[in-house]
Amino acid sequence: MVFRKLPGVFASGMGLRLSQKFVFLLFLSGLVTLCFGALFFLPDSVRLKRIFLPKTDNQAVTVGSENDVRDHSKKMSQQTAKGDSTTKLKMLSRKQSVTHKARTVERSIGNKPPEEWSPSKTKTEPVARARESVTGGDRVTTSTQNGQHKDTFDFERFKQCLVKAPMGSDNGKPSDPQTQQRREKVKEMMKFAWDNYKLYAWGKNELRPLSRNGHIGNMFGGLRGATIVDSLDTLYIMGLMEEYEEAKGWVENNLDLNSSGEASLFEVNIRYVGGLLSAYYLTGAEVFKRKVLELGEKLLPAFNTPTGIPRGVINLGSGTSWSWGWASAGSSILAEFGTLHLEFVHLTELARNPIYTEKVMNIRKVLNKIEKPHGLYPNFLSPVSGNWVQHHVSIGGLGDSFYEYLIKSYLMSDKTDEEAKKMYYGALEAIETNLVQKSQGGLTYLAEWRGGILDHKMGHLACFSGGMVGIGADDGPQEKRQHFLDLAAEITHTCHESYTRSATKLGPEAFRFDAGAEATATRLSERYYILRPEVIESYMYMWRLTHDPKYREWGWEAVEALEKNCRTDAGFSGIRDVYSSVASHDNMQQSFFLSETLKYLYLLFSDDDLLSLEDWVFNTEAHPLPIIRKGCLQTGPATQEADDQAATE
Ligand code: DMJ
Repeated sequence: MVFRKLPGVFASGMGLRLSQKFVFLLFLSGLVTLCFGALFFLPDSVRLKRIFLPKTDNQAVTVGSENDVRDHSKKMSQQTAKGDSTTKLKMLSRKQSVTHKARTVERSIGNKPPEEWSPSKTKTEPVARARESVTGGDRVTTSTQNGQHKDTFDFERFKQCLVKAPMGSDNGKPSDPQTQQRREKVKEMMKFAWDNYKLYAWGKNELRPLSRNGHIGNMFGGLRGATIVDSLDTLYIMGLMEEYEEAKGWVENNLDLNSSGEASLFEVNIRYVGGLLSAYYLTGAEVFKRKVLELGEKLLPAFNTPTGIPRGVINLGSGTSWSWGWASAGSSILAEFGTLHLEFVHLTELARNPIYTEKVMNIRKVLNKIEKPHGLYPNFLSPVSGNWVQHHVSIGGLGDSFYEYLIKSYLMSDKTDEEAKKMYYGALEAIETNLVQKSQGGLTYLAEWRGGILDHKMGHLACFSGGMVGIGADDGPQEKRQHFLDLAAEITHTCHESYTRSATKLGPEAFRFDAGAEATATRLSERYYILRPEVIESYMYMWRLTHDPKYREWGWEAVEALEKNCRTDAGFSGIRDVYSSVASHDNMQQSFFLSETLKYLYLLFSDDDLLSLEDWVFNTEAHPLPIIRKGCLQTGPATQEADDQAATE
């Protein structure tokens, strides 16, 4: 064996031994450095990282009770814990950079079949001008703690990118007198709901109309005024400007974001973040942007988990996060962590900071890595291991808005987010194969799936899917477009049936198709109606997509039923049993009644150019968010190109 002479080492026996040791030690230290460094580059080295990195948030902690949340908790009692630890890696595809000019297309879908929904006119310049009362584009520099892009959001430029004026040509006023009257009635209902909230519950989260006081609850982590924030855009689009100004004033002077309570990340996101974002995009008022950016930052620590899948509960003060106490094995819920995308992408736009988009894109990355049973997405996922915790699939509570946000992410990206599109149509295919059922009476419904066994039940929450399948029909494979539109119409018809079969003409929380039941609740515990919007939401979308007058008629039936059964002397209330003609009120005017139910009714009786679907997508709480049009709104690398391009135009 030949040893080379090393500098400074004599070629004696002693020198030789020293040089051998030196080389060996050098080799050893190189090896250790390499191994340690590799830990930080391996994609799935979570366990090893835990040994070396400080312990922060690796253990699942649980908090809360089943009653802490309204929608998702309903499913929990039927859950059985079952592990699933399959992981397969797929890389997240990067969104292509966009360099070309904003494309604005006028389309008239009217009563035409979907194949004919082709662009009829292409403009080179966007034409929209927002309503006169828009306060206009502030050019205040955003500064955030996490700010990598300290820049301004150009509201004026944003407005120019809209195809239509947000409020339509005449605030969406319909031409026929009957529809006008119906729209006025809905506006009156909104004013009544608002006035009573103001009188008895001002500043609290929701109105209790029977006891005439306010409800705070424990979903919003000490935040107040949920009804106010949820109502801003509805008041604005209905032209209730005095009330809108009151609401805005409260946000300016009283919305205190320095609370330290435990909040549902999902609920705060869809109501507060969604409500403030919409209010900003509709009005340009700086206060809404300032508040939403402040709030957005407070939500970021929820993502500090080993996988980046956020936990369901966050302390807005300390940033500590937990899983719901009722969620299996400290898991996170699909409909919760899957319903952040639209709002977080817009936070990135306004903050000019990629961090929000990165957080939600990472959620997708995790979802794309793991194997889906039969292509389905189960409702519970461990934020620690990134594996499914149970094999229960639902398009109703616990799963619902995850699917909604896939297709809406695609639409909101101006149809550039191919990954969201692929996930949505893949999920829809799995839903059709495994969950879509036809009842003996010929009704199409979406069953729930428990490890391969079907539960022939559909929740009221699942009735949003008529609208979802409808808005996605146009972008599916050519040969399936009519099929998707038919499916959307069938689901909406079934949900309408669940209303017609009750004494009150309102639908139950869940209805079944077993033991002779056809779209009726068979359990006492499923007979209630809490002013939910989903059925009316589907009427609104189906009206816009088909202009079949039956959807307006069905909407009017719902207005009459709400007036008869839910209106009390001091606001609207949910009822305990839709099958009883003697109303038993639950004493709660939900904030989503003002943000969603009444807004969708108002839009149903308005012309299509009020919040045109060419420009807006609605978040799951019905807050309109603008489509991020290429070259107009887009943060990150594409923005620079777009900015450069805009500068040369
Ligand atoms: C709303 O808060 C949202 O629509 C959510 O996605 C589901 N539940 C309620 C309305 O029912």
